[in-house]
Amino acid sequence: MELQEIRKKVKKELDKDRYEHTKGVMYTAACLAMAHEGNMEQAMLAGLLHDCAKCVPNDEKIRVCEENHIIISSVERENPTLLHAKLGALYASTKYEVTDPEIIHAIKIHTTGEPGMSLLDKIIFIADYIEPKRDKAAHLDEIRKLAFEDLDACMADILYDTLHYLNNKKGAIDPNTQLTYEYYKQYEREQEWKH
Ligand code: DGI
Ligand code: FE
Ligand code: FE
Repeated sequence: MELQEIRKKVKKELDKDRYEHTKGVMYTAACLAMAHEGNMEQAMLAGLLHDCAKCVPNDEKIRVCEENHIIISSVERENPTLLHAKLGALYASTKYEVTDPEIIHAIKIHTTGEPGMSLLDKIIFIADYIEPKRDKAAHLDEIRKLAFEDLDACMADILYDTLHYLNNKKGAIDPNTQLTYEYYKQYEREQEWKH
């Protein structure tokens, strides 16, 4: 499918705000690919599709994952919204005919990350967090700047803040989020907010 055709289809699957966010991620991912010598077309397609399953009702997320033998962890069962990443990866290949395994992988892990991420994985994870419509997270100015300088340090800082945010709101932490932070914390910037 052509990018334009995928855009139209994604727009139908998402509510207005989510589609606006999706466009933000698509173009931010393109910019990050420019800054870090990544593949811009690949980054845009992964950005466009990363949340394609976000607006599927939670019970349907669980049902479709089970039907397709996607493993659901205990944290995912309690927080089915996390499943939009794995389900999005499935839909990217089945509904949007994406065959590039790197794109499918970046979508699959975009919510928690995982240790040892590829350049594309990091671009999508970070673009998701910093796209212009995002306004609630802490330290966004610093994190946005860092995204164009050092992807690994940026991963560490985003995960640090995400774990703090989840701890404060007593959200269950997915083991992958914790493991990814442990992996990237060696790159962490010495910021004021961590002292
Ligand atoms: O889908 P988006 O909202 O664009 O972004 P996302 O896929 O990164 O999902 C963001 C949400 O996921 C945010 O509210 C934090 C949450 N999240 C990330 N890691 C974990 C998590 N939620 C839980 N319960 N556990 C995690 O480890
Ligand atoms: Fe998402
Ligand atoms: Fe997103």
